[in-house]
Amino acid sequence: MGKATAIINAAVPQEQETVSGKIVIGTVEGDMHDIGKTIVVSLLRANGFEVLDLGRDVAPHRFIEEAEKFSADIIGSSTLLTTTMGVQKELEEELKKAGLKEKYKTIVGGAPVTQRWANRIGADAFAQDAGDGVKKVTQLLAK
Ligand code: B12
Repeated sequence: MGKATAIINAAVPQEQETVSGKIVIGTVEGDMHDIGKTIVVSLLRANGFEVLDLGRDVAPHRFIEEAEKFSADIIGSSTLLTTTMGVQKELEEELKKAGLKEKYKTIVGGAPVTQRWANRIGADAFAQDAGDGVKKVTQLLAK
């Protein structure tokens, strides 16, 4: 899967002239799965979004610090483990604590993640795959 992702990334155009929004994205702390997240990053870039990929094992405070530095519009998090889904909730809580919940839209994804989970933790959007991710990010930026 890792090798296939590298081939897909090389084939997808990485940059366009118009930037329609800035997204910080990563796999949450404690989770090393990054194949799906990397596909999402590629597709977002191919659709003209500026994306800062934080990689994997990203703590909530790091998502926030990097979003501030990058002047992001959206923070996206990925998790493949049920045991690390709670980190997406922690991210929402830390954003609220820092008074930044209104500043950034959040989108969550990963195999165990659902719209119901997004609603429960207060995330602004959920996407079931990379194509849906591009659609939801576009909708969030239009709000
Ligand atoms: C590949 C894989 C691995 C690889 C990961 C390699 C890598 N660099 O990512 C390796 C071998 C390292 C691995 C390790 C482990 N794995 Co694993 N792994 C998988 C496997 C087979 C495929 C996951 C995958 O890549 N899917 C393909 C991608 C394309 O799909 P996706 O991630 O869902 O992403 C799509 C969408 O969800 C969405 N999306 C994803 N993220 C985001 C984010 C945003 C913002 C948006 C908008 C959308 C979005 O878009 C993506 C593209 O369409 C799954 C089983 C399965 N069949 O799903 C198990 C699985 C996820 N692993 C599992 C486990 C348990 C582990 C380990 C804990 C095993 C162990 N005991 O060591 C470790 C994890 C260690 C850790 N701390 O993270 C379990 C999780 C169980 C659970 N319910 O929590 C699974 C389900 C296997 C199983 N049936 O038990 N794993």
